[in-house]
Formats: sequence, structure tokens, C-alpha cells
Amino acid sequence: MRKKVTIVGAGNVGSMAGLRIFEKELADVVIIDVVKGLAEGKALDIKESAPAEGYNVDIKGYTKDYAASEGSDIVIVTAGVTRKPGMSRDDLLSTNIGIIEEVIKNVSRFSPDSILIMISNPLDAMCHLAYEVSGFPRGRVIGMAGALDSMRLCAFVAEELGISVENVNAMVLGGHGDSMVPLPRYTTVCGIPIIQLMNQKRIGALIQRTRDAGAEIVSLLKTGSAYYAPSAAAVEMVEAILKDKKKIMPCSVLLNGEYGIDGVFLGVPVKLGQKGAEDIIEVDLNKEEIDALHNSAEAVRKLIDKMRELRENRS
Ligand code: TXD
Repeated sequence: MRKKVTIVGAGNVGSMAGLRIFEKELADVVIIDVVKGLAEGKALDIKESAPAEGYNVDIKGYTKDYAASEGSDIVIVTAGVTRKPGMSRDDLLSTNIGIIEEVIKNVSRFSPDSILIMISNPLDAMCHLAYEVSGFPRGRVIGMAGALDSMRLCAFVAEELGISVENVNAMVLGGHGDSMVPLPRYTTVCGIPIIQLMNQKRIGALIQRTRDAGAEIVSLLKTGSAYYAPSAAAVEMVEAILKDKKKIMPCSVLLNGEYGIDGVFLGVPVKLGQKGAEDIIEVDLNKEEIDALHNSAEAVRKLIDKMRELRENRS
């Protein structure tokens, strides 16, 4: 039987992720949105591209009809609002809380065994919310952020050195925000750490660009935020899970003492397979790196506290 992936949110990231899954023939795809006709229209347009390329999976869109998502193997959550120029990801918190609560209640009811891939911002806090609302085990609530941030650093390193992106492996840990923790010591070209290939100043500039990469695109686009690279990163995770690849990718997962951090979703290297986040890899970090990771965890913890307050005030 074919696998089934539901995508909630037929906006930029959701529809592009749908197209990528469809083109890779990874699974049948259901897209759901709150705006009448949007998911239906996008899915139909994608489906009509199949004859030209010979894709043999199905894609269908629905308006708020969660019954259509029943029995999904993976649910990707992209519903919510995006930031406008000058806004931080954290500014989206109060609006996206209500949206994500409603979405997770629905998808966890119809797909109680699914793996949730969270994309909506502020990412790590939304993962926490999804974890609480779904009641799923921590291995089945995974945030997409580190995969994207690492891809961006890879792209910048490859461009800087004039080499193939296939030769670069980058590692960006921490929260998906200003406190993210790119690790030059673990960013390599064919196994060679970039600290042997570039001077500190160049590395520093690439790291800063990685931190600002989301904002760079927001300020260029003026409306909306990045979606080509985010959807590619999400689908890389989907493929790793559906094909049980046991692929190591930085993802936001709930830490229970790993890296000395407890009760916070944070980006760390994770083994992705058919059970979801099957393992957390604890890499050896020096003092500066571990301090940066702990700072990042504190920033996420503050956001979770704020989220708790907002939720309590509403009820
Ligand atoms: O690295 C990452 N994690 C991210 C996160 C990278 C890129 C985008 N990131 C965040 O994902 C972004 O800040 C947003 O919070 C989400 C979705 O970004 P996208 O660019 O796809 O936003 P759009 O195009 O505005 O699409 C959002 C869709 C839109 O069609 C809304 O109608 C829909 O979400 N929406 C809903 N769908 C279902 N149910 C509800 N309640 C709902 N509310 C809005």
C-alpha cells in the first residue's frame, strides 16, 4: 500500500512540499487549508502535471476536512502566518498558538499513529505545543529547522569555496531563531572541517549570513517568507522517515537531559527512520559551543513560558 502524507496549510511551504513529495512519488498527498478552495485548487493543478512526467501518486486538497487525512503516516504542519519585514519569528507566537492547537487536535484524532513534522513558526515553541496537544511520544513530534539552516550554510560554503554542494556537510544546532548555533568545527568539505579551509573572518561572515538567511529572503520578497529551501528540507526529512533511512539530520526534538537540557524542544542531530526521531546523537561540544546551545535553550524556554501564559489567559 502507498504511504500517505497530509500537509496542513496550502500556502507557499505546504504546496511546494506537496509538489516535491508528488514528484518524488514518496506518498499519496492530502493538503488541507482553512481558506475555501485553496488546497483543492493547488492540489488539482499539481495533479494535472502528472501526465507530462508520469507521476503515479495521488494528491488532493480539502477545506478544513480532516477526515480526509485519516491514517496518515506523516503530517506536515505549515499552517499559520508568516513574518513581515522587520518581524522576528517570535512575533508570530500569539496568532499561531490558536491555529496550531486546532490543527493538532484534528490531525492527532484522525492519524493517532502519525509522525508530526512541524514547520510553523516560532518553530521550537510550536513543536512543544504540538507535543502537549497531541500527547504523542517525543519521537513522533519533530521540528524542521536545523535541516534548513544547515542546508543554507552548506550552500554558502559551497559558493564561497567554488565547490559542489554535494561535498559539504554542515551542522547548525539550537533553536530556529537568532540564537541558532552553527558549528564550524563540524561543518566539513569531504570530511575536512572548514576551519582548515577558510579564515575566521570568512567563516564568521558565512555564519552570520546563515543566522540572517530567513530575514534576508523576507526582506527581498517583501510579502511572505522562504519556501523553496524550507520545503526541500522538510521533504528530505519525509523521505528519510518513509524510506527508514536512519539518516542523521539536525531536527528540533524534545530534550530529556541530552546536552544537559531538559524539557525543551531544540535542534540537535537526530536519527530519522520509520519510527520518527529514533535517536539523538550527542556530539562532543567545547565550552563555547555548549554555552551557545544552553543560551539557545533558554531563549526557547522563555518563549514556552510566554506561550503557557497566553494559553492560560485565553482559557
Ligand atoms: O524553517 C522553518 N521551520 C520555516 C518556518 C521556514 C519557512 C516558513 N516557516 C513558517 O512556516 C512560517 O513562518 C509560517 O509560520 C509557516 C508557513 O509558511 P508559508 O510561507 O507556507 O506561509 P503561507 O504561504 O502564508 O501559508 C500558510 C497557510 C495559508 O494558506 C493559510 O490559509 C493556512 O496556512 N492556514 C491554515 N490552514 C489550516 N488551518 C488553519 N487554522 C489555518 N490557518 C492558516
